[in-house]
Amino acid sequence: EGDRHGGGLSVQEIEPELKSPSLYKVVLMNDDYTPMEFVVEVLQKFFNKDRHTATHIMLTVHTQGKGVCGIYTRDIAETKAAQVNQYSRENEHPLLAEIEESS
Ligand code: TYC
Repeated sequence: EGDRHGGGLSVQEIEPELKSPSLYKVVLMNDDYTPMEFVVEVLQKFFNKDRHTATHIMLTVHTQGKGVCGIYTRDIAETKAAQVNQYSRENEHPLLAEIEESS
């Protein structure tokens, strides 16, 4: 409080009920069957990654077993994971996205 200039009450002091929303990671799991190109397409389509970044994330998942695609509020993270899993099933790939609490 001491170094906040201008005096006055912070938003949190005036509205103590406001909490920052918990964040969730959408995590992509590796498997032996999903084509690398399909994973790159998923990262571009659902996580707005450019091709270079998508390829880097895909290779991280391929070598480390899993990797973070993005961090979102709970509803958005759940929706993105569900969209990835539905799209993967539609295309008959076993690719799996999960969500993990982040903060
Ligand atoms: N391991 C897969 C292959 O060798 C590629 C892959 C990467 C699959 C990332 C899933 O989340 C994944 N074709």
